[in-house]
Amino acid sequence: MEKLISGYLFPEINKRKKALLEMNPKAKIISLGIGNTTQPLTSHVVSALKEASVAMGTKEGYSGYGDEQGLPALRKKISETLYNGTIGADEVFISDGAKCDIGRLQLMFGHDVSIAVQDPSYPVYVDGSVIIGATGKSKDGQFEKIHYMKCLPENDFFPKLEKKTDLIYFCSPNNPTGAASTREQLNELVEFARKNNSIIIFDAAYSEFIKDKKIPKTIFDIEGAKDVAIEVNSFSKTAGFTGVRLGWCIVPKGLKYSDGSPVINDWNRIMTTVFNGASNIVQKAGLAILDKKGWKETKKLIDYYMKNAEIIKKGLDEMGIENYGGVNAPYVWARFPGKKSWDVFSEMLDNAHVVTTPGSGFGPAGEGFIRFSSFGNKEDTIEAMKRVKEIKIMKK
Ligand code: PL4
Repeated sequence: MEKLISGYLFPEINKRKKALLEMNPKAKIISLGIGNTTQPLTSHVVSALKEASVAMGTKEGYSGYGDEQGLPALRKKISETLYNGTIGADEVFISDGAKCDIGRLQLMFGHDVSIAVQDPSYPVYVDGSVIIGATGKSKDGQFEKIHYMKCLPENDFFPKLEKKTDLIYFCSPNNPTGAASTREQLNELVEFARKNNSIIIFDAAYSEFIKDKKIPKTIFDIEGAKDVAIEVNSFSKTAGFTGVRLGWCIVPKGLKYSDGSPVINDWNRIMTTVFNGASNIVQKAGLAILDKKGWKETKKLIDYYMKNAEIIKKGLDEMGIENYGGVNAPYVWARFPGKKSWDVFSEMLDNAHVVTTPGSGFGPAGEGFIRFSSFGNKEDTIEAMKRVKEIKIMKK
């Protein structure tokens, strides 16, 4: 625990926001920082939640512990609707979210593994690995047993795959850069993992934000991926379930350790040992997300957030600030050459009262960048970009 960088990124941002409010209680702060959803749940999902809750108050409808692996109907529905039946229902494990599954995967793989991560990437891949003791000593903010794969505009945010590691964390569309890897790039990734006996932990938390039909929404769309990949996903961003909590993890039966034993058996053991199943009520709501009416409403929610991404991008373009993402992902990644991320963060917070996320919090290669989240209200997003323009933020 001592090796962890002083605070986890997101609580640190909140701390700084609170400090500003203490000094300036009247400040109307707008958050385009943490990727936290703001729009109400869709009506179809709310009906399902209500119905499931009411049923719990009846003799016939009450249920206690369910299967740790999840409601069979939901496992089947995810398999059919999101994976076209190419993934078996018994390879789908329902959970309380992608972050929680990442933590449990880290528990399963333990400390004796070598790890590669995209740099920058969602901090949990590294911080969770530090906690499990898999990272070795740290020097200049980097850990010796972690291979940081630089993802910059200069390499189209797709890393040079060169070092053999046991695990490769890969997130597409990527948080924070907003880059969605192409089929060709994902083919290369899978090919590399197959050649090197690596396991890819593919984080598809933002897959439903992909607009470009040519870009795969799941790693299992890539030939051979079932032998080398695990996928985590959730309804957090897709359906505004950040506070409701529902996710899933796909562990294909074909994924095996070098001794030939299937990973799925261990995952089942982990899930039945340290997890007790997702909420019965929430799983019913998950079914509602995936039926015809629910999915239509959910798509509208996604469109709403993606309009915000357009607003952010347009604002940055007008200011002449180099920016990426925001097209197939709900994050916009803005570059401030020669500046420190935390300095730009403070400039925006202190002068425009707009919270962003400093790119350096996502890894060394994030230095000089700032992440804008499109999960705010439309009106707030417009106002935030207006304010940022007014402070004439220095590009250099
Ligand atoms: C703040 C790539 C957000 N306190 O909600 P979950 O557990 O299903 O998904 C979490 C998650 C998983 N994978 C990726 C993500 O980006 C996220 C959520 N990230 C962000 O602003 O980067 C919320 C962060 C939250 C946290 O630490 O997760």
